Amino acid sequence: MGLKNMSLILGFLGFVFLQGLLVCTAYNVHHYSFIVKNTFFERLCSNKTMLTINDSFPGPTILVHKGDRAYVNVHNEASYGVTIHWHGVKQPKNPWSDGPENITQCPIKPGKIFTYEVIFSDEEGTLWWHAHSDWTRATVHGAIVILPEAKTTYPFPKPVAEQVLILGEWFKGDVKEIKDNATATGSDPTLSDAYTINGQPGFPNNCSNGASYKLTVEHGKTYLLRLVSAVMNEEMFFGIAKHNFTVVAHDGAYIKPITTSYIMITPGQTMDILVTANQSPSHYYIAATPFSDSNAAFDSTNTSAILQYTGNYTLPSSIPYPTLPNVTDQNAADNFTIRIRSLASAEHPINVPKNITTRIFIAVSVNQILCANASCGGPGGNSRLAASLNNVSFVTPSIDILQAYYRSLTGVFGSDFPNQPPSVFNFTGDVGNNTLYPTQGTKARLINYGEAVEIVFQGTNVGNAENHPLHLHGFSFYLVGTGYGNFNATSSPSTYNLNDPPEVNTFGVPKNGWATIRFFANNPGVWFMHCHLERHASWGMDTVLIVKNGTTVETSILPPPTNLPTCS
Ligand SMILES: *[C@@H]1O[C@H](CO)[C@@H](O)[C@H](O)[C@H]1NC(C)=O
Ligand SMILES: *[C@@H]1O[C@H](CO)[C@@H](O)[C@H](O)[C@H]1NC(C)=O
Ligand SMILES: *[C@@H]1O[C@H](CO)[C@@H](O)[C@H](O)[C@H]1NC(C)=O
Ligand SMILES: *[C@@H]1O[C@H](CO)[C@@H](O)[C@H](O)[C@H]1NC(C)=O
Ligand SMILES: *[C@@H]1O[C@H](CO)[C@@H](O)[C@H](O)[C@H]1NC(C)=O
Ligand SMILES: *[C@@H]1O[C@H](CO)[C@@H](O)[C@H](O)[C@H]1NC(C)=O
Ligand SMILES: *[C@@H]1O[C@H](CO)[C@@H](O)[C@H](O)[C@H]1NC(C)=O
Ligand SMILES: *[C@@H]1O[C@H](CO)[C@@H](O)[C@H](O)[C@H]1NC(C)=O
Ligand SMILES: *[C@@H]1O[C@H](CO)[C@@H](O)[C@H](O)[C@H]1NC(C)=O
Ligand SMILES: *[C@@H]1O[C@H](CO)[C@@H](O)[C@H](O)[C@H]1NC(C)=O
Ligand SMILES: *[C@@H]1O[C@H](CO)[C@@H](O)[C@H](O)[C@H]1NC(C)=O
Ligand SMILES: *[C@@H]1O[C@H](CO)[C@@H](O)[C@H](O)[C@H]1NC(C)=O
Ligand SMILES: [Cu+2]
Repeated sequence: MGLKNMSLILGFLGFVFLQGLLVCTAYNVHHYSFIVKNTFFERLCSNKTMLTINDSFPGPTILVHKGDRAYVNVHNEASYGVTIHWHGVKQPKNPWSDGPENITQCPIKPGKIFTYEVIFSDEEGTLWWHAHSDWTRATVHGAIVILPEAKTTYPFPKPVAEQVLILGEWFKGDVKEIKDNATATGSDPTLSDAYTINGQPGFPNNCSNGASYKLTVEHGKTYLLRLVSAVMNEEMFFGIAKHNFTVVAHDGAYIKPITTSYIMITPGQTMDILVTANQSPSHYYIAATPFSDSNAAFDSTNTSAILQYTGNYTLPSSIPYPTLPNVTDQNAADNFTIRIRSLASAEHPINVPKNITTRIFIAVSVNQILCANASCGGPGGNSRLAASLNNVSFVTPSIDILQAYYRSLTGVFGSDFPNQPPSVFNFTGDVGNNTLYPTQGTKARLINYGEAVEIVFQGTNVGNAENHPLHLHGFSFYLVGTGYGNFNATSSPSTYNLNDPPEVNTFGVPKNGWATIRFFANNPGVWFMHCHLERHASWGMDTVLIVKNGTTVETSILPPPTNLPTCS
């Protein structure tokens, strides 16, 4: 899992039009080979065969510089279809390689190959890639490290070394079976049995195989940890015993440094952390524990790795374990999250839309769908668990929406995703049966190229209130405000931070609260937007934003690649 570059780097001279001028630009092209296959793994709680890339869990790291391009040749040797998504990579004008199953492509079938063209632009820091078909992402994922471009440096002192740390979730059973079983009955999916750091549950954990991930450090030196949450269904607290650390980047963008003893990270997010080995040489636990603010069941185990100093010393009888917030400690989660602000410097400027031209309001709910035969695994035994955005529970089509849009195929999706929920009620109070039972459909929201978009997400008390980590493909955007209770169009905007809001791709909509994001619709394409809690995404907490072509070729979707997987 080191950051060794496994790619073949070819220099490449590209030409782009910038404000009417032909500009010569140099970027590197990298080639990777991903083989999707079954691999056997041993853990105390389960020895099992699971899907991986190139036999590794977590999978290989993609290493590029800002603005580079990667071609990833994916060969599917599994027994069912898969797709891969490059989480947080904007892919300008290139939704064809974005990956979500039946949104931008149909799955790569067993035995088939598809080459993704991953186009980097202004991202810098850490992102990640993962499967975006059924629940395969539990085992098929890895980091994307984006170094500064030539002649530029980090906005902080260069660390002596860097290391990727991936938080994951380990299920004893086969994840596809768990998802298929839950879908068949409408019940809550089986919980995971452990969390992992770089593939190992660690100690103390009855799922470990005795091994823990170990990070070796030299006293007095500073290290950059690139932390990714590939966890499926829980937000996590993370810390290192006796070591405060400094968060310097988040979701592939630099932030104002935050020195802290713990962080809260949601599924889908990344954080770049500087840690200085400034304690007496010894071993210290690095640990992650869940944060749960809802009534939903969750995996309550902890995962750990070891920070191990070099040198000759005697280990203490008990290795220090970090003190992390209580699993229900919403204040602790918020206290960290509200500190995140864009760096917003001359070298790393931001561009927050001020004059909004498109406004969308989206209520985010967990729901139920009554069963025809009145016997299902959801609440009351007569319903299926579901979820919705503006009361529409998303139904995945069997032909990808991108192709349908591009080729004007009818009957695949509707362009009528509503601009607000069907009724206004006290969303965060006593909701009664309001919008408990959603409608079902495949609805997208079309947006004109260049619009200054604001979306207000309103968390609701419908079904089961909790924090939802929402993710939008094709963009990073500014999280300009969050609050508890109902969004108030008169008073809430006065709390917005338009000076240095965090630029993110995934953010938590607070439990029974709201969150507002802003962005310019400058990336034409078909872009999935969904909760990054996997069970909510599976239940329909998804929609699609389609940004139309601008008026020029430079502002229009690229032509499709020739080897796109076929739908059937
Ligand atoms: C997995 O294999 C290891 C090593 O052979 C063994 O110690 C462990 O008990 C096995 N676990 C299960 C659940 O079978
Ligand atoms: C899925 O359901 C089947 C039938 O009830 C059961 O045998 C199997 O163990 C379940 N699989 C998992 C991974 O939970
Ligand atoms: C970490 O920071 C906290 C609060 O800022 C402080 O109380 C504590 O002493 C620091 N710990 C170390 C090991 O620096
Ligand atoms: C480590 O320290 C012990 C006690 O001081 C000494 O006996 C031993 O030789 C040292 N080992 C190394 C590898 O330096
Ligand atoms: C977390 O806090 C709650 C409420 O204060 C308490 O009931 C619970 O025991 C705590 N849990 C742990 C693991 O400390
Ligand atoms: C959160 O911050 C507030 C205000 O700074 C403080 O009073 C509170 O103790 C903090 N809570 C936790 C759990 O850190
Ligand atoms: C905001 O945008 C609208 C539509 O493009 C435009 O008519 C208006 O002049 C703009 N207002 C400001 C203050 O820039
Ligand atoms: C995606 O479409 C394929 C047919 O092209 C279908 O077999 C598959 O079930 C669909 N996936 C989902 C999640 O609906
Ligand atoms: C909505 O419900 C909450 C929680 O019960 C309550 O505190 C609040 O006053 C209600 N708001 C309105 C506008 O009724
Ligand atoms: C909500 O709907 C359920 C099922 O239709 C019904 O049993 C229950 O009485 C309703 N509750 C309220 C408060 O209307
Ligand atoms: C929204 O805020 C305004 C200004 O503070 C206030 O007058 C109004 O009552 C609020 N609306 C609701 C529904 O709470
Ligand atoms: C968008 O522009 C591209 C390139 O000019 C063109 O091929 C395509 O038909 C246009 N329309 C849509 C819906 O993509
Ligand atoms: Cu959710």
